Amino acid sequence: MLEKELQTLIINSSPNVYYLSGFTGTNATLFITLENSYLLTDFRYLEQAEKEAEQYEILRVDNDLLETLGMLAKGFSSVGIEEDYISWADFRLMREALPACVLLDASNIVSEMRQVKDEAEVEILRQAITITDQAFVQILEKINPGITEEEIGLELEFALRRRGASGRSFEFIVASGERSALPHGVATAKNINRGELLTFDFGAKYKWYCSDLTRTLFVGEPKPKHREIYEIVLEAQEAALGAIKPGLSGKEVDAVAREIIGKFGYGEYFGHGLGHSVGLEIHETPRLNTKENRILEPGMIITVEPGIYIPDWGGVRIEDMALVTKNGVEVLTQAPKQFIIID
Ligand SMILES: [Mn+2]
Repeated sequence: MLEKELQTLIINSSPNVYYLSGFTGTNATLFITLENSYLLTDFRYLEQAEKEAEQYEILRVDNDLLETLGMLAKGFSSVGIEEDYISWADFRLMREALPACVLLDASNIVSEMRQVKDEAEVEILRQAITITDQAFVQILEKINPGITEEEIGLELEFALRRRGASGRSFEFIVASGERSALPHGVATAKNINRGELLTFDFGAKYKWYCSDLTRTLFVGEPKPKHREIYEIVLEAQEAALGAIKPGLSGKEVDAVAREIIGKFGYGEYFGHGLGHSVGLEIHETPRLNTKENRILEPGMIITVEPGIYIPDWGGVRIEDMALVTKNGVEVLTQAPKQFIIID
């Protein structure tokens, strides 16, 4: 806050509220000054907030959030808000409620703090990843020609939740056949048929943290081109994973995979970034893509997920999560990565 010349900070987004305070309810606003921190919530959450957010002074607000913020902000001339999260309507109301304050964007303050995970966070993420790896292996038995994409999605969610996940970390992608060329093809009622690629991209929400795993497999008997594409994606993925180390930019890691896919002539079919950080949210910074200048640091947890998507044919994506370590990288995902064929 000092660096950014902010006297006060207003935080509303749930992941940031949780990260800073430990509060898990759905309604809270943090008001932070250099001396004090307040958590404003309504009657429903008072007791919970006292327990979870021990370092915050809890204030009850019912329909008077803006008045209370106005009172707390008296005497201050600047306030940081989360531009990435606040609606235009709330922004206007806040500007009226805090007439003496300049409103500045402070989205980066907390998201930058969240980039490097501490030991406790890494431990939770490891568990979230293990749950996901186990769910993947378990689900393999259930995949047979005739099962629908939605049924697979449901089975995956059962498998995750039976292992302690509180839910899914995003809308699962289960895309078979030509649909596997859709990088974000969410599960539909389509049946899985023999002779089809099957991509699923899913993850657990576990103790508020997210995991993310993608595997592509084949049902029936693959043609040489299926194997060829799979091997190229795998080579690109493993090369990029192996290249990760502190000091590299997201752009540099992205280039490792992009170069390999390009070398085989499929560059135009890899139209998205290589990966993203993961934590309380499924997509965090830094990213791995052609524009990312942020530098990798030990403690960051990122996905590496190159893909090749050929319209009217199908697609392959392989995704692992990895921890940037002091000297390099530790791949956290343990799910098998060879070309799995279900016959
Ligand atoms: Mn991902």
